[in-house]
Amino acid sequence: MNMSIKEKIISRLKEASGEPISGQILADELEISRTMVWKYLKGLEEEGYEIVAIKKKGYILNRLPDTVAAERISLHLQTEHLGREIIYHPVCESTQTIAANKARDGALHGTVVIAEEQTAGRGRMDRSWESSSGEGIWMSVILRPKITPQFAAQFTLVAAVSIARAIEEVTNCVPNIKWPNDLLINGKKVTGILTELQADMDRVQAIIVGIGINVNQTADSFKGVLEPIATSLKMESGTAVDRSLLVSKVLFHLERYSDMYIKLGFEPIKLIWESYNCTLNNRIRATTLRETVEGQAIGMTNDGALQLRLDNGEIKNIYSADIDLLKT
Ligand code: BT5
Repeated sequence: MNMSIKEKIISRLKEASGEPISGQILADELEISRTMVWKYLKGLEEEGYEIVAIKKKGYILNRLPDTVAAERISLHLQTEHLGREIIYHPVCESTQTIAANKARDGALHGTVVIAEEQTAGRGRMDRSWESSSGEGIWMSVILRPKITPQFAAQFTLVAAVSIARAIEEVTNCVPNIKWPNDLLINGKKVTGILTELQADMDRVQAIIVGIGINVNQTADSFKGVLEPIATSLKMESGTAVDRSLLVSKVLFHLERYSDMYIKLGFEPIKLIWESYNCTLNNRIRATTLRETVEGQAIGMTNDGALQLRLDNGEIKNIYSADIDLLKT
């Protein structure tokens, strides 16, 4: 991996785990002057890194800032392609819009656009997505799988299992997946996924997987309409979560499960999806663009559609809808 000088300095200080490293050693290793080392360290302090200078010994990294900046994510990254190019914005309107433009301009497979805050975060059908500053993961991943457009919708399900795995690894919470694009904990939404497609008739150009995860919000962050329906990992697990670590885990699993899907098809993903699902075997209401239907969710087809048994016994496959889980 090609690390920038800034990333190399952070990584070197972090590896030293509290042992001071002298400016001269950093300068020699990075092949820059001591003045440049000092300038980089000042820059890092301005970004919130707490660096202590110990006289005649060197520098210690005391605390990393709580950001999702590229160099923080890179410290944990274990992927081959995903997140090897990260475009970071402290504030933007929507990472999804930026990623879509970057994809049209030829951005590489695996490019990630991520922000601390979105001022116009969006869900499906242009609904708004609350993306408060420094508390969540608001990111869009550009994927360029060699598939035909009809297989693209399943990437929402691939992303859902990837995020569920990552959350399970980093916290003590096990989320449920509500078909097709919500992750819930204790019945409240902790994650939404927005999958958008750029394609020709016979070939996918890019899939933009937009991921919103509520991480360190407290109950105060969800006032009004979101209060009864939204939650965060911190609210559910009781502890703050390192967002950059969680981002790297999401990317790791997204790469793994996307590769699995491309190589082996939907079957293995479906099995994992079923282990997290909270939709099947429930009575549900599905609102599609054309109609609203109620029935029993009895399964998922091999192409990711939800199978519903209507009250008149008819079996209906639903490809895209808003789902309400009904109490029976
Ligand atoms: C989604 O839509 O759940 C997809 C959300 C995708 C957001 C990501 S963030 C990064 C990227 N950039 C973007 O601009 N978007 C993506 P949908 O299923 O339509 O759900 C939207 C509904 O969820 C809203 O109408 C609210 O009811 C609810 N909601 C809004 N913000 C929420 C939040 N932070 N947590 C939980 N629920 C929320």
